[in-house]
Amino acid sequence: MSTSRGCIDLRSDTVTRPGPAMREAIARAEVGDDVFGDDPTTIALESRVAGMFGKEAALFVPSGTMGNLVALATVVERGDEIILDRQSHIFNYEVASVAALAGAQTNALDGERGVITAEMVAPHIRPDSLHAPRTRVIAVENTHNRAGGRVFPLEEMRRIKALAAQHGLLVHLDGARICNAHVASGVAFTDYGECCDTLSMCFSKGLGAPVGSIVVSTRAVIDRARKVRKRLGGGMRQAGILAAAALYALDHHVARLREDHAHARRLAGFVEAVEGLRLAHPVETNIVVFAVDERRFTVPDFLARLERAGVRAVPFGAGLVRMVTHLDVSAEDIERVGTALGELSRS
Ligand code: TLP
Repeated sequence: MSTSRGCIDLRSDTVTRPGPAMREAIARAEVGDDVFGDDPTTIALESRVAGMFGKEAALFVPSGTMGNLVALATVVERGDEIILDRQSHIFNYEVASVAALAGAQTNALDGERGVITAEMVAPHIRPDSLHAPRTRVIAVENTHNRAGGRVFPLEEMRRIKALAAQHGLLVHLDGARICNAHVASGVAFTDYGECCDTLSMCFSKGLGAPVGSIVVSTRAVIDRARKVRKRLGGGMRQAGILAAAALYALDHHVARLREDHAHARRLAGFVEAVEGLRLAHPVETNIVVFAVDERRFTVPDFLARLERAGVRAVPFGAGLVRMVTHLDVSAEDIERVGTALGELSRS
């Protein structure tokens, strides 16, 4: 059970705590000063993840937010424009980091449940003009958090990449949960790697590591990204203790994501059975987003009652609640959530 204050904690897949075997891997990690390039475990992680996506190099960073920023700040110039989906994490939850710190403007398009298509993007690519910003990057998110963990279809990623190549633009993939996408769709990591120029991926979400994300790209981009990370204060010293947890997670926690997905589907079934709750998106991976009928409960009231029943979730925009399944939530926990939801509907 996810035991934060004795509750089943479905607020995010970020809440997992490293178990004994991961802690053992952390304890055994060989370390050095990574700013001097001396940390063997971090180097091993970077080279493994670069290879996994068929790319040349990678850079370990403290968080997904820094991963997206480091990648984008490395490839844009001040005044450039980044095209992305209006519901994307970069646009909504990263404190406007690319605007504040990289000097880039975002052009947010209304995607279809998190998916921006090549047809949607094409008219927004700026012509070369004295007056216009330069379009530089198309950013996509896979899986898409606000679209309820939706897998961004590979074919559409390929079309986006082809469009970008045609216009000399780059594609950035916010792959915080790319392992969930891989497990749900069966798409190879290298296929995802081929569809983007830079990507970021997180170890501290479904993979269950305590801290850490990674940026993957060409050697030239990663060499520059290393300097951007340093500028942002993200140069870490004996980072191997974190990289060891990430390596452990890659070895042991990728294939098991299918359990989280099965739990999310079971949870979705419970949600659908409650009058006054309605799934906002089909459930494809480990995220369940649903609408609360505000004539029956307000979101804060619903969440408070749920918490009294031992279950934590988060508000997720107007009238919406999100639950995320993860490593520290068992099949029995999901049944308990089902019981709690059933009781709530009768109260
Ligand atoms: N998402 C968090 C919150 O910020 C919403 C969560 O609980 O889901 N990209 C995507 C798609 C993400 O979902 C997140 C985190 C990030 C980037 C940022 O990662 P961190 O939290 O490590 O900075």
